[in-house]
Amino acid sequence: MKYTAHVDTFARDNLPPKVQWPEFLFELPELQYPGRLNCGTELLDKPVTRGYGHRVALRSADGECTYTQLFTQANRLANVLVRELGVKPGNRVLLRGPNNPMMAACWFAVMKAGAICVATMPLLRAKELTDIIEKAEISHALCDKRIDAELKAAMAGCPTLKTVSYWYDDAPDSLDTLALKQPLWFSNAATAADDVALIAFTSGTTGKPKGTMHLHRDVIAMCDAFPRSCLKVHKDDVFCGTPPIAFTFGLGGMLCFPLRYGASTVLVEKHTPQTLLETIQNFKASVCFSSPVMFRQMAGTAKDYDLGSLKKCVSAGEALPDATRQLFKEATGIEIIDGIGSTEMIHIFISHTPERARRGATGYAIPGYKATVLDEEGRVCPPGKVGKLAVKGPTGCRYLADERQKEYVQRGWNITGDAYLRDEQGYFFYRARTDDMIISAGYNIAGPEVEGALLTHPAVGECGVVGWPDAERGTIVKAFIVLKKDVPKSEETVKALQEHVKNAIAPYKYPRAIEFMDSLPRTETGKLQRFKLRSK
Ligand code: 3UK
Repeated sequence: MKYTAHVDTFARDNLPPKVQWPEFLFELPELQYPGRLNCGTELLDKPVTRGYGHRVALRSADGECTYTQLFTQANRLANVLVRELGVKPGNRVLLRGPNNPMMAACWFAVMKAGAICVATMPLLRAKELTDIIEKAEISHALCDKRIDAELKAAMAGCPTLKTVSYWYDDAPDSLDTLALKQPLWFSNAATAADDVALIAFTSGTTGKPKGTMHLHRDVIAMCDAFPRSCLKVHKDDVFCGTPPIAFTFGLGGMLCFPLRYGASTVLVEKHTPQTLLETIQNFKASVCFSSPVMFRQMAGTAKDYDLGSLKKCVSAGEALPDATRQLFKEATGIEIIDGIGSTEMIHIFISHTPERARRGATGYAIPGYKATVLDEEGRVCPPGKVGKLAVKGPTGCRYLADERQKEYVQRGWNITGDAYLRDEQGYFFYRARTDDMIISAGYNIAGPEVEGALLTHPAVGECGVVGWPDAERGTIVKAFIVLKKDVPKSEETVKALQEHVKNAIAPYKYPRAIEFMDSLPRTETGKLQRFKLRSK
């Protein structure tokens, strides 16, 4: 039996069989890790022992928290978990809260205790929480008191759940109160590098949620891949942005990346384009993680703020339309770094430095990762041909007890479900989700390409393009559009937009139907829910 610190072996027992794992690559010198590794120790204890203790780790409207303060609070909370709540290494601990300092401290406490963190998005409802608690056999939950209702509603249907503790609460048994009574020191669990550290549930659009399992080593590998090669983080960087810590995009960008490099992060519970711009201005933030829609909205009012501190912007979650890239560059002078990542891969695997941005491309396989495009039979497509994106690297997909492992991992490759093409230089161009390709009159049309064309028209705020059943033509291209303020929802506007698309891209791709909306359906992670548009 291989070494493990887990006395509760649930995660190990429910990993997919090794033959169904993707191939892992650890060729780079920066991706060599020892057999025992605790990502909490690496990201938090080590900076303190290396003399970064006095530096600021977390920033928020309420003040600053140094590395030492975060370290001692995480130690105290880890003591609460182990001594008061009986958490054993390998137990699953649910975390529920928006981006705030206690959410961050609790995440580290779970890592230190050698337990497995299952962080959940604040907007999840009782039903979704129940599915997750059942699937991951969660025994303990830590929750921000202000969003306790849905978790309370879920509890009755969750027999595995033994304790629920709340923070930002002054009850005698609240986490805050219990933590105050605990010692400042904690001896971290000596986890194996390949012990599971977290189970991240996908924000899947259909079917039961899938739990993706990531090891202590994976958390560190994500920090040593994208931020090292594309962001080039400096210890004086101040990170800010929108993705929740409960989403692996946010876990990296809003917490682990800054700490890996001795930098700091501004935690804000809920952002609008205005609050994000204010945050950059007031905290002199230098790195900003967000989604394409947010960057587009920020471009509109960026000129009203002093954004002089801002150096790097990272966009992920959805394809970044070139129109948004250009608008943002005109408004701020900054070339956005686009990157595709997934919950299965934990973070970004195709991206670029600002200098190497290519219009319309997501980027190239970042150092440590390999990417290719495969046809239906699994053969490598020649440059220029659209096929299925396939990647491998130091991280990869391991679903918790799920038949769908065989769909995501094929012959050692992670198949992300995206249609892509690769050019002669190794740049990857996004087309659509594989199941979002519109087949109309025999043509293959990628919705995002039509969206990209629409977004270059000044009247368009946001849009989503899907295939729409049509009695005569089978399927037609239909666009759902949120117009900018004061643009009339008229037949003339429809005509003008259709003409605009016909002039921008091949005319057969133009939206034959256009419907105006006040807003588009999006997930909490900012993704457009095309299936909701299709079933309207
Ligand atoms: C899509 C993109 C084009 C793509 C994520 C960065 O989004 C993340 O994880 P999810 O599991 O979704 C994965 C899917 O989202 N996508 C993401 N980024 C891009 N499509 N261009 C992009 N830049 O369909 C992918 O398969 O929610 C992103 C880091 C961590 C993440 N979990």
